[in-house]
Amino acid sequence: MIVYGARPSPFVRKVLVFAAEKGIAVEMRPGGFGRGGEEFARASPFAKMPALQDGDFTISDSSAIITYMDTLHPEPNLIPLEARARARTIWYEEFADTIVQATGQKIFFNRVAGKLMGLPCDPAAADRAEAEKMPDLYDYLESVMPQSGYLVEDRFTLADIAVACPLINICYCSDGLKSGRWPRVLAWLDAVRARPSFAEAMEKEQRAMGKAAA
Ligand SMILES: N[C@@H](CCC(=O)N[C@@H](CS)C(=O)NCC(=O)O)C(=O)O
Repeated sequence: MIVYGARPSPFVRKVLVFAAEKGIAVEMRPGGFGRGGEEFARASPFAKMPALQDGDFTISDSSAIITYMDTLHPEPNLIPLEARARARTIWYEEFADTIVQATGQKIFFNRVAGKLMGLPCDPAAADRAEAEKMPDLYDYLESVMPQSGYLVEDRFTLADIAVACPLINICYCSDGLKSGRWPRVLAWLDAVRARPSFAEAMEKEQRAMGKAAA
């Protein structure tokens, strides 16, 4: 399968990590922010990354791509089947993609991505988002984090992948989580980042960001 996008995007990372955890081989090609040409345009009608191509099938949106991958490769199970656990997993994915990412993109774009792309940045907007929004998000996660260190069903699921993805971007350019105020969240994120699927994705995206900065 071909995934179009740029590795540091939390939505692209979500798909790449999900594929890695499933053992699905993925070829990464550029897409988005003016890159990817017609191939990407066909796969992503509104030029959002990630997009997927599998033979003659194309689809965009990380959740749609994950649904496709999961249906073709149900094992290992990463989206619980039991009703409440499944609903909670989808809640965490939605929480990550919308609520966390709304703040995360202000912080990451204005401190990292915008600079790498040579676009105008507003560091004060990043500072405001970090100060005004991140404590509530971390407080919420600290309050719901089970002793097991996994968000749902006391095992690794899509919920952990999805919530970790925007937080990883935030932690690339914010030390807030290291304050000691949210120990369960920090321990959980450290464990998630240490998984081979995440470690490999992060190593490659850091190389890509390094190259863009050079
Ligand atoms: N709901 C989409 C969101 C994708 C998205 O917003 N991606 C951003 C990068 S993080 C993007 O492509 N931005 C470029 C643009 O909006 O033109 C998903 O889950 O894939």
